[in-house]
Amino acid sequence: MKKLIVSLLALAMCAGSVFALSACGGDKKEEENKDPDNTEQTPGGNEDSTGGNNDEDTPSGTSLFVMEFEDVDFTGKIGAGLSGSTQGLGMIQASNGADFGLPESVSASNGHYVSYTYSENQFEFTFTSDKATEVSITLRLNSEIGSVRYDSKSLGIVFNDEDLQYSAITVSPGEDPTGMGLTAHCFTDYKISVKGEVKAGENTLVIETRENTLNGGSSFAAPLFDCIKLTPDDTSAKLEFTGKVEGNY
Ligand SMILES: [Ca+2]
Repeated sequence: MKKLIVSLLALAMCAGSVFALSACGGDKKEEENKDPDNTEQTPGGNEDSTGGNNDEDTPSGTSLFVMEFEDVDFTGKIGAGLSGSTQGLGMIQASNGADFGLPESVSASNGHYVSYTYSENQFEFTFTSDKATEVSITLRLNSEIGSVRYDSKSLGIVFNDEDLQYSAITVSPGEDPTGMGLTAHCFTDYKISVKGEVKAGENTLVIETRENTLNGGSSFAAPLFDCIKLTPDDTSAKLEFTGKVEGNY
């Protein structure tokens, strides 16, 4: 009987120590979980730099003008994905490259991009300029359906009602410099071969995904959209994204 009590006691102590060990393991896990919290401070810094990209905060003399696809009006838009659909703001995806250890050079500008692009849609950017000038146009894009060659028939760029006839661009999956397979979060700048004519006053730039069968010869293809960069020939021109919608994400 005494033996039984002693062994029961030992068992209880053992169980106690096992419990203590696992509790200790739990502490470790908690510490690991704190790391993401620490890295979350970096995105804050990112927001500052993207804010700087936006015209409002851009110091005069900076000629690069950036408009984010996630900042257009999504009212009434129906988005189609590879398997499923969404509408309106559901097309906007959060992607903060710093969270994944990606450099800013490949990360989504402003930490967001637009997906569910496999249907006919128009992304309209309204902006003003204080003077007339020509602008170089760069689209920041990604592809989740392999390399696809787009031209004005499949990917429209309509600048102040002029349907720009540009040389085809081949949009490829993003290149992930970390080798972690994060191509879905890696974007590339594609410069458009023709310039846009900016007027003094209000301007519109519309990016249109147009009916096509470029995805495998049978399905609708379109890139993932991050942002548009305009570089005015007249570097003193002051552009402002007046159509920017607040509170989309
Ligand atoms: Ca963006």
